[in-house]
Amino acid sequence: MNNCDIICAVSTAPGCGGIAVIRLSGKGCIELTDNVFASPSGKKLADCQANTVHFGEIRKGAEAVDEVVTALFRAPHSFTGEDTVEITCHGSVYIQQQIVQLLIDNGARSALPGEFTQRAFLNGKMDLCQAEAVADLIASSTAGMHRLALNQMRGGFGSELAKLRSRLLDFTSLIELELDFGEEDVTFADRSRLKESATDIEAVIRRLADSFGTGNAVKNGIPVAIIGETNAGKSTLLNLLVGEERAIVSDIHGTTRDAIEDTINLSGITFRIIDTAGIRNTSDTIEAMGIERTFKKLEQASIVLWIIDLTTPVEQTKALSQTILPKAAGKHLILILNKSDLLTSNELSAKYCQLSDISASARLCISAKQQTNTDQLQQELIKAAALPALSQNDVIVTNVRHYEALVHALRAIRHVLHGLDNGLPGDLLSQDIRECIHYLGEITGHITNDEILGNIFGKFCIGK
Ligand SMILES: Nc1nc2c(ncn2[C@@H]2O[C@H](COP(=O)(O)OP(=O)(O)OP(=O)(O)O)[C@@H](O)[C@H]2O)c(=O)[nH]1
Ligand SMILES: [Mg+2]
Repeated sequence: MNNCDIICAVSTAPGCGGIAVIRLSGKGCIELTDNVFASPSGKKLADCQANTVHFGEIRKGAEAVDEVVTALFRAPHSFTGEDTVEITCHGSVYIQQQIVQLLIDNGARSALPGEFTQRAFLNGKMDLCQAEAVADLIASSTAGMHRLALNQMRGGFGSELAKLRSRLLDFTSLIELELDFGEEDVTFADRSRLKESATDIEAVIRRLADSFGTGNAVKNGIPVAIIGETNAGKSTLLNLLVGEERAIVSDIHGTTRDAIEDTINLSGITFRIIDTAGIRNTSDTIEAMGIERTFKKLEQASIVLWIIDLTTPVEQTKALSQTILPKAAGKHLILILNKSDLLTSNELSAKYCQLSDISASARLCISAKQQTNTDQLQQELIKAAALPALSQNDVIVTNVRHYEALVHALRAIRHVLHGLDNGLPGDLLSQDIRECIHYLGEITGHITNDEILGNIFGKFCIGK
């Protein structure tokens, strides 16, 4: 890839819309557009000022392709930091293809996925985590995802990391100065002040790493596993929660063989609801594989909905609890006593009491079939999510790449603290501080390589 090329791509969603935007970026792209664009006044875009829009025609030789509006940006005041032209044309796929072809015939090349944003990063318009936030912003589908992506794109996270890096750099340069004086046994870096700084830095990195739990839940949804015996009504409940016939429901035991997942949004929180194969002893190999998956989903979930058919004997449920409870330890377990419509209210109260010694975070009776008490279930889910209210300026980590780097940085700064406590020599302290700086720099892109960039920008769509 050559960063001097003029790149072009359709930046609006693929397909036919009311209008489409074709973006060009790179030195000379304004002059290139002049080859195919004619304004009614005959004025050339190259003679126009930055940040202006111009009506005219895209022409292939003497033939008009479309009436368009071009927007003109000049380096460095554009998204990519380069000269940029955005051509807004009518949304026909044919017109889009014709214009892109014309631009390529005139010397542009098709942009690679994410190449506009990658150029913005390489030209210093944004740090790497801001560039990643562009992709998150485009993908955001809930208020929470949108807010976190927007915060990150505005640079809150990057500037917090930059502050930490500069404190660490000050820190290590003092220590390294001591090393320069070699034999002379001088101390520039007051160890107790260093300890104070390192403790502060450790706390900030820890807070950021801890925020990933929330960030990941907001971005990817909270995993909720529906588990229980066959025929308890798990698939009925999944369909009810997602509002469509997502899974097959039947009175045959063992209907669901594989995990079925769908997402719902409650009060701005995304939940990934996972229906699973019912748990029972079986000689059927495929069903047994399905049940193995049920336990895997149970382990991966944050919230577990254990559906109990109220018509099954209490002893049977209690026996199953021996298997389920240890696996659900540390998770938010909600017992759902289902098929309440089949019991009288006296029977229901008796059953409720008999099952009260199964420990759970919450329990409720519902009828999934008749859709009773499902509001209460939704409220329980929202409560179980226990997400803190996010404010405009919260710095929350949502990206697993950032999280991993923070975990490494945290380990390094803890080595520094340990070293300070144990009077480690300056060269070893400095090594750990440099390691911490390295990992923080990986997040913002101060330290990067083609492989990291390829991984990040390759996931973008073309035109972004
Ligand atoms: N009366 C009554 N029947 C229900 C209720 N919920 C589910 N059923 C019925 O119970 C049967 C089993 O329902 P499913 O949702 O398929 O049960 P499941 O837990 O997914 O079963 P497997 O996939 O076999 O593990 C169906 O005939 C449902 O109509 C309920 O609240 N009341
Ligand atoms: Mg099922």
